[in-house]
Amino acid sequence: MPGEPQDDCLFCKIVEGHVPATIVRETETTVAFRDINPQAPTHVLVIPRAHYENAAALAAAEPDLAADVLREAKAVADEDKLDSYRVVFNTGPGAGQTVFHVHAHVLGGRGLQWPPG
Ligand code: IU
Repeated sequence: MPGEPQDDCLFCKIVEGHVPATIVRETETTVAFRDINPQAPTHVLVIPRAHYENAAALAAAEPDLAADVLREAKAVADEDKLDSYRVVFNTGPGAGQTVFHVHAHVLGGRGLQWPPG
């Protein structure tokens, strides 16, 4: 079933509390935690509790939940007092996606170059 937890998904395990993470925000529908390999002073991942493979699948199935993720990305930036920040959804292995439970990277706290590599 779309959105159901997947046994082999690391981020579903974080949602369930079976894998530790430094959680910075939680809502009824989302969890935000610090990336274990931070690429900037603020590097937080915002995920929906429900399992979807990527941003496109999430937006197609549950657009309100996609909006929740984006609202939480802003809340993370506000908590860390970021004026400028980047929100990234890597989609597909060729774009660097390694965990196939949709996550918004919220990056900030340093100058960010464009285009990214
Ligand atoms: P990606 O867009 O799928 O490449 O992002 C996955 C991120 O998940 C990556 O930045 C990892 O450092 C991060 N991560 C994590 O925070 N905790 C974990 O246990 C694992 C990966 I595995």
